[in-house]
Amino acid sequence: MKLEQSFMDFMLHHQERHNRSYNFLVLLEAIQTAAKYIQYFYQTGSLKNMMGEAGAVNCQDENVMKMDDIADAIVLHYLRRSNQVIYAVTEEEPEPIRLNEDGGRYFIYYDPLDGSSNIKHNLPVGFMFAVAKRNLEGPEDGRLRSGAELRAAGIFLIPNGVFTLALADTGVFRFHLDETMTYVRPENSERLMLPEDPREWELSFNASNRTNFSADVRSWIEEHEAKYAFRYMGALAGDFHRLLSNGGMFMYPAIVNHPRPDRNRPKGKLRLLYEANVAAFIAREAGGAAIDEAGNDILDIKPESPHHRTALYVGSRPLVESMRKRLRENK
Ligand code: AHM
Ligand code: MG
Repeated sequence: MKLEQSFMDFMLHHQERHNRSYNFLVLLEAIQTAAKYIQYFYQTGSLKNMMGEAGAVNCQDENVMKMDDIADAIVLHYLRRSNQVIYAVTEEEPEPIRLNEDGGRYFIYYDPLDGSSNIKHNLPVGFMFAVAKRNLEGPEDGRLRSGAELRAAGIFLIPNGVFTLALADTGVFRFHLDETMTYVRPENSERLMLPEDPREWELSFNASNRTNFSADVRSWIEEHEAKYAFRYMGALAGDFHRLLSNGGMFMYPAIVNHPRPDRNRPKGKLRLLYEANVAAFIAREAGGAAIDEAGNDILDIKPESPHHRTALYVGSRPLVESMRKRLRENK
C-alpha cells in the first residue's frame, strides 16, 4: 500500500529542515481548515440558495455575494482562533483587523473568494492569501508590507480542491484534496516551475477590454497574440492556476481609453496586497516575474492603502520582460 504525503507532513519536515518554529504550521493549519469549510459551503451552496447576492455593497463599491460573506467569516474565525495573526487585511473589510493582541507573529492579506462573477455558475473561485512576518526584535513594524517582504503566498482553487503554496526562497508546491478531505502531495509531483518551452504558453486577459488599453499594450497584443492560445476564466485564481502549469502571461492592464471616462481604471483593477502580490510572489518562486503599468516589479510596490489597486502582468519571464520594455519605450 502506498500513501501520499499529507500537507502537514510536508510542512513539518520543511520547517525542521530550515530550523524554523512551528508557529507557521499553526497558522497554515488554520488557513487550510478555513479553505476546507469554504470548499464545503461552495460545493453545497446551490442546494441552499447561497450562491446569490447578499444585498450589500462592500468597502470597494462591489456587490457582496452571500458566499463572499460566508468565506470571509470562516477565514476570520480560524485566523482569530489560531493566535498567530497580528493584523489581517481582507478584501471584505475597509481597514486591517487587529486579531491577536499578544501572541500574533504574522500579517496576513487575503481575498476569501476571488472571482465573484463565477459564483452563480459554480465555476472556479479561489481563496488567495499572502503572509508576512512580524519584526520580532524592536518595535512592531508596518501593517502593510510590500511583496518583497512576504514569507509565503498561496491559492486554494475551489471547488477543484487544489492548493498551490509558494514559500520564500524555497519554491512552489501543489497539494490536492483527497477522499478524506486531506490536502496531500501526489507522489509524482515536483517543485513547480513555469515551463520554458513556449509552445504551451497562453495569454490571459479580458478581451472585451482590449480597445480600452493603452496604445503600447494594444500594439504588444497585436504582435504576440497569434503565437499563443488565449484563455480567460474571469477569476485570477483560476486563470493564474493554469498559467502556472502551462506558462505564458496573465494581464489585467490599466483601462485608459474607455468610451465612458468614468469607467477608466488608470491604476488598474486588481488589489495589490491579496491579488497581485499573491500571483507575483508565486510567479517569482516558480521562475517568473510580475510588473505593473509602469514596468515596475509588483513585489517592490509600497502599498499606500489596504486596498491599493494595480495593473498586473504576471507569468513567464520572457513575456513579462518584453511587455516591460514596451511599457517603458515611450516614456
Ligand atoms: P473579485 O475579487 O471581486 O472577484 O474581483 C477580482 C477578479 C479577478 O479574479 C479577475 O481576474 C478579475 O476580477 C476579473 O475581472 P473582469 O470581470 O473585469 O474580467
Ligand atoms: Mg478578488
